[in-house]
Amino acid sequence: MNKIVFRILLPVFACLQMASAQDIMTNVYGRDIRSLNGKWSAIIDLYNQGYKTKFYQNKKPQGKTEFFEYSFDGALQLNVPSDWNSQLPELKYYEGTVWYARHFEGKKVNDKRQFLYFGAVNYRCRIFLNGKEIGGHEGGFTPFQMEVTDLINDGDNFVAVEVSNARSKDAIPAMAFDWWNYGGITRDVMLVSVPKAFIQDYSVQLDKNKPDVIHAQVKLSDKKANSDVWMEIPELEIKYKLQTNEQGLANASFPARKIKRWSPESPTLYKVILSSGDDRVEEMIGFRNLNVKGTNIYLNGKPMFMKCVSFHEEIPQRKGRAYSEADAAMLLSEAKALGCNMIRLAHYPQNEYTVRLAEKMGFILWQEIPVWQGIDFGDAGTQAKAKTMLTEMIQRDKNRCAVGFWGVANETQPSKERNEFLTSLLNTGKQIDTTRLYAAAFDLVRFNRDKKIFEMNDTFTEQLDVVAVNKYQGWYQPWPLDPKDAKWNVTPNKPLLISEFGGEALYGQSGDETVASSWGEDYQAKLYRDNIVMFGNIPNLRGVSPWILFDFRSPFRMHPTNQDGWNRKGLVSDQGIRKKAWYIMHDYYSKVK
Ligand code: GCB
Repeated sequence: MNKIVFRILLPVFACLQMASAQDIMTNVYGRDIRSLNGKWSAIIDLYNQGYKTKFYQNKKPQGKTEFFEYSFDGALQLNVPSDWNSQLPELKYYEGTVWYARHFEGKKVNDKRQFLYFGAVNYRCRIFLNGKEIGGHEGGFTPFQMEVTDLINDGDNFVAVEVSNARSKDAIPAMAFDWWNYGGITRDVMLVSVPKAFIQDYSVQLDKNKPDVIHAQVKLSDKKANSDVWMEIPELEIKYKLQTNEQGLANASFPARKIKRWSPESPTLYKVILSSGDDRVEEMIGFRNLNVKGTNIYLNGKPMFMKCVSFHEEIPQRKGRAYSEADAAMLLSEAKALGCNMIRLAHYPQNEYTVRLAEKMGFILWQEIPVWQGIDFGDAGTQAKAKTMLTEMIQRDKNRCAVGFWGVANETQPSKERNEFLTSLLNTGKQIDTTRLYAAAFDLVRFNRDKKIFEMNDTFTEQLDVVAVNKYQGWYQPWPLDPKDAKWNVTPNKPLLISEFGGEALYGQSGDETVASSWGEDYQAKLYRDNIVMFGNIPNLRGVSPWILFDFRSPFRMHPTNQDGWNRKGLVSDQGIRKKAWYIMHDYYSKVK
């Protein structure tokens, strides 16, 4: 550690700016945290009586005449984190309100601030501490926090959470979507302690194009000028002092000549330590360049073909949400075995265990918000929610070099309202992060019978770095010609990804490979072979992503024997067994460049 520089050396580049919409602290897992996971008491509140009745006050009868028609003592016990649907047969299809509550020991600490942090609650919630409402959140897949410094008791504390997963027209996702609407406190709950003045937010990353310039930006909670912030990367012998401006922000750009860049083949991460006053926070961060030129995607200056796959945040064998490090390992190991270098996390931000482990294992990530079909684009409230979700997703994961793509929408139809909604969403994203590639998935590629070519007409694609297409050729649309003659002319001047393709097969079922309704592995396998032939005819194709790695549960899928509430497009069955198409994809990924 021989390099100590007291002044900012290079001009500061406009890179990540800190979002102010929700002040989520960066890298919560790197702080002083106490888990509040475990068994929580629960009350199923079908008629939404709990808020009116003030369940959160947890009152006990006083005197001889008082009684209450609820109690958390002796109530149903639910695991946190987890969804409620998989914990009790009666809750399998439940969409409504459930109250969660628990006690915990607290301590007032004079020189600390304390926050209650939720990794995710699906979909809406109100939070109460010691009988008082302290906040709420909408959006089932992003974190939020509430300061409780002045509310916490020495000794016993009682936290209650009213959760609802009722669908609504103005929500994101809205009324119908092709995955299970798991309700509950689905990710970690923690009590976080930080010093009075703490490092609220930071981003540390390599320049988008230059291989040896790191940009750092740090925000201190107390918004004071001239505070010192130290940034160290011991392995690179880097130690810099930054200084805050009047907003408590400090910026620096500095050379990092010895850096080994992160890549799927060599996912190098460095320990980065930030300290200021009494606060110190560290985490493993990787550095890489990712950009687009013409129709190519470049990682560290080399063109790359994205061998991608998607999965939902679900463990099929458990028929429930994935929420732990072990769950992440299961999902990601299967993607690794397939030969992937990228994951599209479908269709919402997934938990941090998955994101962080994916980075360690060398996967590029596409993360998106659940702007799926059926969004009310004309509604200002819905637009505001989309912006908040995008902001919260970027805020949480902006230091993950694995995240290469922010997805803003899936399968939307062109309209004035849609265009305005997505344009304004993109602008929100770019105000926070201009370093990732912005993408969206479209499903309007059609075969032009006169020209004998696949085309798409959607002007919004011009605003994106990378265009992605979900194309179920051979499943929802029969082949109009031999796959080897299927030519494409879709956004010819941009990189194109096939972000979804595939078809359904029930594991173990054989049948005529030309009959879709056989729901057989042979039909699915042929569909994969045919699509792979077509991929060879797409000049600007820079990656493909089969839909999907595992069979997943979905109320859309009602065929009694072949589906039974499961979308069967998995390359791997609900029991974790690889189907024939898995081997075809594996072979393709071992050869394609
Ligand atoms: C799509 C959607 C995805 C569905 C899939 C299907 O285009 O993006 O969420 O699950 O099709 O299986 O139909």
